Amino acid sequence: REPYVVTSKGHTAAAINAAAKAGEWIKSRQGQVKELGSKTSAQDLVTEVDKGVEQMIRRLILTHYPDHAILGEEGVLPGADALTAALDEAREHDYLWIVDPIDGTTNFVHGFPFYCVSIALVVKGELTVGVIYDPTRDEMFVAEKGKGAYMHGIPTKVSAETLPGNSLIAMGFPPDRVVAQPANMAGLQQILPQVRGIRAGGSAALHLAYVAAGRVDGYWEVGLSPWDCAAGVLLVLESGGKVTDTQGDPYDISTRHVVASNGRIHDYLVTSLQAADATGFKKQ
Ligand code: 2AM
Ligand code: CA
Ligand code: CA
Ligand code: CA
Repeated sequence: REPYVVTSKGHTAAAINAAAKAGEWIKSRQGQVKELGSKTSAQDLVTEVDKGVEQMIRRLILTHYPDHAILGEEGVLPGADALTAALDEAREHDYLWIVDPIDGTTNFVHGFPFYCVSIALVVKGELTVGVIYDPTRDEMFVAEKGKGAYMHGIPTKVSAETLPGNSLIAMGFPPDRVVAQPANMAGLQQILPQVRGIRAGGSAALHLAYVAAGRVDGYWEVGLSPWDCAAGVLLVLESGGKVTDTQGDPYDISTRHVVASNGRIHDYLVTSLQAADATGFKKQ
């Protein structure tokens, strides 16, 4: 397999390098987590590895680009208001990195090998670089705006499936039990009987990378944050897929309720979530 850095330079190389180093560290700490903490509930976990890895990624990026801004999960207090404030501040910067040091912390803690590092770069409001690294499988997914998406030098491409009945769909359950859980349950109830199968792996970013790579045909999840999605969204778009919110409106970094697909089954997913009142948005 080709090495991570082939043709990429500058920002993309910095993102790949940071994700590779972070992933190596995370893998080395698998099964050795101590000082388990929770943020908002027993479902919302954080470890010293999440915090340490985010610091490391920050340092690596700022060494190259000291005037860039970084929005990282562990640097923002829990809750919608803190996120809105952080996004408002972040948007004022021309170069904004959006970082999830470990997407799939619950999996990491339990030793379920499905988690990743997610790093995106937004330049003047436009998603420009997206890198997702799965250290367990040593898979580095890289997308550059207008230049396509690759895994280890091989272009990634969404699936060609057109029939919901033949589709494998990913989704997920963030810990919020007030809005997200009822919506995701309602969506599951609607969609599960109509598709080939559902997978809820516990890493939004890795599920988006799997849409990009054609390993699943579509994905949705209500209740996400920008660091869960930003890199994966560019991967899906640059692999020929489509990403919107659950109402079918275009994705932007403040979108919390996400649908991603090969494009062909996109309307099916959006329509189904609307029919089940499972979009996470209040009814008009
Ligand atoms: P995390 O592991 O980085 O926290 C699981 O379906 C998805 O929900 C994961 O991508 C997980 O990311 C995310 N998630 C976990 N806690 C969350 C929270 N408090 N708010 C929103 N998303 C969260
Ligand atoms: Ca988290
Ligand atoms: Ca996450
Ligand atoms: Ca995380």
